[in-house]
Amino acid sequence: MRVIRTAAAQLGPIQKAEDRDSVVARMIALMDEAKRQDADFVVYPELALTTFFPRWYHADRAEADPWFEAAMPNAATAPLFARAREHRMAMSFGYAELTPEGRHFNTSILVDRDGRIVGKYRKVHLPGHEEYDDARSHQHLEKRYFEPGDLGFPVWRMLGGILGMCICNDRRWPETYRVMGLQGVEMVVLGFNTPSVNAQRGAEGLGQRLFHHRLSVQAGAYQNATWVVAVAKAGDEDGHHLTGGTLIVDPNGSVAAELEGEADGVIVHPCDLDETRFGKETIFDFARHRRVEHYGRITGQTGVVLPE
Ligand code: ING
Repeated sequence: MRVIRTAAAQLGPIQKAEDRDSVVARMIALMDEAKRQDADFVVYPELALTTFFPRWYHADRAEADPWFEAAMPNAATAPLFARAREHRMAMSFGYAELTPEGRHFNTSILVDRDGRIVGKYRKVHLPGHEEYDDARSHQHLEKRYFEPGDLGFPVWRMLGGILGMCICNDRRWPETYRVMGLQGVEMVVLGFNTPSVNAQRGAEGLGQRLFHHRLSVQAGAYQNATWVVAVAKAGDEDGHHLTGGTLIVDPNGSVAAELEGEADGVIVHPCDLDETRFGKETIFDFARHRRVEHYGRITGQTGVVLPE
């Protein structure tokens, strides 16, 4: 048994007007609740410190820079790191990263029980668009404000196992999990901010969005024999609704724990990393079953090449 008592700490909506200190206080309250339930590790959403600002268009991209963190930890997040050290609680959360060189990423970090940042991931699959699109019911400008991640899909040995991260839209792409699966990942943690309505297909509402979310994370977990912890920022942000759907999925693809509702809340589940062994040693024993000589298109091509 190699159990990580994992807390999925969902955040309800963060309004444009809410400041980071208020959000960090909410995150600390969730961490305290996770501690009360004996959690070892707490996972927070994507862009956990601010509202989902890529919904707002700025002609001058620099006007979005106040949504970014120029350092981590920083004054706003220091209390969170301090409480994590006090609780000896490992954590992961997402934020908008502005590097000293002036580059912009949608980033998440892995922090150990001593409050040290041991891992960083930068979102590779940026959804949405770069220019204002008035054909859409709402904007989704991640391609405007972020660069694609440049760190790949790394994994880290931590808490007795092999952990990896991805972010939101990454969970819809099988390559995300497989690259980590090929490194032996036993737990993938991710945060998401998912609009409840498809901006280009109004008929695709909350039910369908939640179906695609569950389908994606359950498939990723099952096909790579890994735990997947997916944590929402949910609810109505300045009139724009985000889905809930915070889940902990086991290495067999079953939902082991799910948080109802769209407010701040915590679910804790004892994730036994040894439950990944069966899948990795039988049906998804990659070394025994994969035939890479036939997979060339997956990395050789970006888009579709149609037959004659
Ligand atoms: N949000 C959405 C997500 O992938 C999206 C964007 C929604 C893409 C629905 C495709 C379909 O959950 C983020 N932040 O990626």
